[in-house]
Amino acid sequence: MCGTCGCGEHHHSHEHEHEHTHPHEHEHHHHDGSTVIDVEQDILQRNNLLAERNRGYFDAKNLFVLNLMSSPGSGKTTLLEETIRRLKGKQAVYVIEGDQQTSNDANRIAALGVPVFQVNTGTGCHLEASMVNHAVKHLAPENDSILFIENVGNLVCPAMFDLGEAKKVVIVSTTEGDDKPLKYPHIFYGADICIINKIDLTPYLNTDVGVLKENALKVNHHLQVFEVSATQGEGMDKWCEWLLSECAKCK
Ligand SMILES: Nc1nc2c(ncn2[C@@H]2O[C@H](COP(=O)(O)OP(=O)(O)O)[C@@H](O)[C@H]2O)c(=O)[nH]1
Ligand SMILES: [Mg+2]
Repeated sequence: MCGTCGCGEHHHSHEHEHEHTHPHEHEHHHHDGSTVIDVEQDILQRNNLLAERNRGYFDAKNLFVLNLMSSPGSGKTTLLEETIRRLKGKQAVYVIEGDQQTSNDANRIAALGVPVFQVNTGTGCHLEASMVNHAVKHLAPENDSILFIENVGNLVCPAMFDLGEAKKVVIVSTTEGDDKPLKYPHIFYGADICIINKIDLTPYLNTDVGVLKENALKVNHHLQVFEVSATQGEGMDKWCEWLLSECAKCK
């Protein structure tokens, strides 16, 4: 079981082996909660170790890896599509797509001629370092590329799982209201970049983009914030310039 968030069960075939060797993973009724905490730490520690292995591989190949996290529908795939269009011919890009089911998003990316690998997590609510490790072996990215990882749509669990990425990007759209950074602080706290998407819709909403940005910065004042409309293009050039400048730093 996912253990850390209690929402997943028996979805990763590679985890079963571990469950058999550690039967205590299913005992989580101690009054003091100690077993639950042990299991949680065990899962996160295992994930952290694999994430460090991924990070070593990414460093060796000089890959710039970004982990994109948001609620379902905030616009992760649209942002990726529009980013890829703008980077075309300037920068090699690879994509790992995470969703519970379907290859819809991978098909959208593949249509742009970019190598993509779809991970389906089944009941799982986040990507783990092991899944990225598996995906990256299939993708075999060229040195000096950007690798975007679109995480499963969820503002809670992905925050806990290091994938070995260089930057965590949290995307929040104006339709979600301006209070989400305060309600789901962990993902904002752990992120490096915050993209506020769908700014084209503000005339129809009560959301104040200024307040949304302020709330994100209240949780994490180190956040670099971009305001964009992935569909209309506003702010997209600035975001892509930043991506290219980060890549240039490594060359
Ligand atoms: N108006 C508007 N709609 C957007 C924007 N970005 C994405 N969408 C729409 O939001 C919906 C969900 O987008 P998608 O990229 O699939 O979100 P994901 O679940 O986070 O990958 C789609 O209908 C998109 O066309 C935007 O900047 N403005
Ligand atoms: Mg998507």
